[in-house]
Amino acid sequence: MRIANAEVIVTSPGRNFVTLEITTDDGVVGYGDGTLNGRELAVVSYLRDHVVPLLIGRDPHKIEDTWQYLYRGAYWRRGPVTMAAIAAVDVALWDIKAQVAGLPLYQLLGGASRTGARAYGHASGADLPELFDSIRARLDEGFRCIRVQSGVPGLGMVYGVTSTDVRRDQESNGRHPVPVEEVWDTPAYLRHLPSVFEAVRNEFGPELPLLHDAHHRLTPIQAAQLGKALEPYDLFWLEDVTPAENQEALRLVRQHTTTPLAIGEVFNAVVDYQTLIREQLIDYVRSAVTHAGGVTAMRKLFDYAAQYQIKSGIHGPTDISPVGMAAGLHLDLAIHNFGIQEFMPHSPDTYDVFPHAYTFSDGYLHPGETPGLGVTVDKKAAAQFEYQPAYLPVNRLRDGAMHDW
Ligand code: EZ4
Ligand code: CO
Repeated sequence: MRIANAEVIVTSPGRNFVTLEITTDDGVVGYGDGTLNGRELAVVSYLRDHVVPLLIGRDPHKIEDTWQYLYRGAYWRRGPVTMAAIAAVDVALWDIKAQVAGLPLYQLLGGASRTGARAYGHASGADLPELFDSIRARLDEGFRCIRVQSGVPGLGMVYGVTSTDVRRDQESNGRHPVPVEEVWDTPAYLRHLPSVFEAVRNEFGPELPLLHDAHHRLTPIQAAQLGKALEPYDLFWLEDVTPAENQEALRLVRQHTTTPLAIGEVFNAVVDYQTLIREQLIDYVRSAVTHAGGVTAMRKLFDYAAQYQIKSGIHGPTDISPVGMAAGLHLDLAIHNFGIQEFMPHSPDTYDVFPHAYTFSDGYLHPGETPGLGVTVDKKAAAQFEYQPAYLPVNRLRDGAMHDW
């Protein structure tokens, strides 16, 4: 069997997605997600100009060899663009292999270790009444674990806080041709957030698993303060407290708090986690299949993390396409050290473009039993949604200095 064709599909049903479609000479079609929010066309060029020509004629079954060929063969290693492109190829090849085997992908990864992947949903509000409504809405939809994000008095738009009528398929700011600028004040956030969790615990009781994302905004000592302040509210995890490319910084955080820590959605290689895992400085690894080199690389990451009792918490925002979501779900079902899966449902338009077998019910996701990934692309539907430039917001401190968003 040989790879006969590889096509990059760009579609924008509410937000931009980059999908690689690989077709074999006997007509098997596999899909991989290479979406990199805000920098989509860089991956498109990387794939079209530099990867597709290398794929034609290769044996699609040689997944590990193709992964190493693209990783080592580029000479210039890692980085989000390269690793998203490699992920797109890797996932499409796993999709093909599992279809040829006539099995859902999770069976090739060792079979099901659980009946479903426990998911967490996003709740947010500018103030407490709005936040409580949002938590109730997620509970009504079936979520059993909730990420809580809150507005901060005196600040405008804050990461992760959407208005009540816009709950699906977008981050706080939607699409903009240039980045929206937000204003951030860390001391104001640190003063306010513990009171939010106190109120949520008082309203919803001690049992509901609650998560929070600090989105890389704190220094190590601020992170330590926040972790300590939130201990009474028993978080499932506190995410991305610092920009963790300085892995050693987490030693300081860890010395001061027992709040569980999750990191890694912007990482793209196992080595980004080396110190964090070896020194057990975190509890959950957060990479998405789409951004960290595909199923092949993620499996190695999870197996490494497992040696240190660190669990998975795969990134699942709406900027991962249903193809990338499905790849994560097959891993979630198969690996032993599964922790939790982030899940933001996509828009109806997105689901029209990406018919999928995965399901969500009563708090759990399941990848379905369709051979392969269980996601396809309706190319007619995809063609109706033309690419539109879109940026994530940027963040400035009150004095105008650029900060992490
Ligand atoms: O802001 O994927 O935990 N989830 C997140 C995400 C990220 C987006 C950025 O594109 O932090 O919602
Ligand atoms: Co996050």
